[in-house]
Amino acid sequence: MTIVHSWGPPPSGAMPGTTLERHILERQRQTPGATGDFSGLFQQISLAGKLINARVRQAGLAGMLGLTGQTNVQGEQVQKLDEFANNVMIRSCEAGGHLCLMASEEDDDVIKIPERFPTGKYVLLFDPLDGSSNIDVGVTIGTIFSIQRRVTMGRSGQLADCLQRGSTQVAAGYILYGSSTMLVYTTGDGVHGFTYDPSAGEFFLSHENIRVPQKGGTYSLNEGNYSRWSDGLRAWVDWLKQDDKSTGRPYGARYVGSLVADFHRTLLKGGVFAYPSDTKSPKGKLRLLYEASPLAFIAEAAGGAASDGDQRILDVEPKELHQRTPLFIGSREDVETALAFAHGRR
Ligand code: AHM
Ligand code: MG
Repeated sequence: MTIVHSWGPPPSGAMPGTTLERHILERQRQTPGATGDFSGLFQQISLAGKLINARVRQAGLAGMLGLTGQTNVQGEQVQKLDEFANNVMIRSCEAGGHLCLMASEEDDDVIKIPERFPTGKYVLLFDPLDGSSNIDVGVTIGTIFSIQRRVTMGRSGQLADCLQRGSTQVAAGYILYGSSTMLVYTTGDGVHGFTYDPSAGEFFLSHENIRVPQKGGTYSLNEGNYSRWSDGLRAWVDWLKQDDKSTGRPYGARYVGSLVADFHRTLLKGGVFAYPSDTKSPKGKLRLLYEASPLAFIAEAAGGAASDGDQRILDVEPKELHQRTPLFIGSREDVETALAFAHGRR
């Protein structure tokens, strides 16, 4: 990975850094037959990211902390910022004519494009504000998104357009509202990170061609669930904690409780994040289409791996919009070790 030190607005007279928009337009020019639709959609996603970021930064002042009193389709209480982020994503992306359908963690059903707007060839799936339990305590949260090309005909998209394997994603990314705000995306060939400069109101290229190390030194999972795991998983975590210099153990433990934050750290520094199935959540907790799948697309494009314990996340055939999945993601070697233990091969 190249850390680009010259990002940000130019000192007077100097050439500006590469903005997200310029980066995408330059790549579009190199793609034969590109219509500009994709660049347009990305502009709208990044606008939504800027608006959500502004509100996250002043949530305590704007009275947006706390609960709205409603529950979402997962049976969880909806927080004010979740609702705001969901509305911003929908309103920013519905009007551009690039989408035929959307789906969000916060909406039970697919989100149709209103009749007054044109439709297009893409489908957008997103978790508007991942890590919702961290909103009220000032800890990193983020927006995760996945873009697929539609497979049905007609004005409006259909559920089948959403229920596609992760391997067919056109692009995936996330916006992280942390100590700095970052947008990370891939179209499958290289993962690039952009840091938001609030004074310029732009995302500038700061992490070019991110590669996840083949092996890391940290593990990230909710160890409070230990008693609910399989014997293999418990053996794996016990093994990670043993002292053995030759294999880099013990591993350090890091767990934020926001998937997007735990994934971002794992992507940059290596290691493994896991949310396995357990006796309380036999199908896992995380959602396939707008959490696991986009992050798996990014992990693989950066040289890492992502599995549900039995198969590549990107090969899983979705059956429902809000399907859950176990997830093991990060450095290739660390994911393989986890799977070997889970299957009793070690
Ligand atoms: P959310 O989308 O409602 O925020 O829920 C998903 C979150 C992930 O961000 C995180 O990895 C996980 O749930 C944490 O779960 P737990 O609190 O069980 O450790
Ligand atoms: Mg989430």
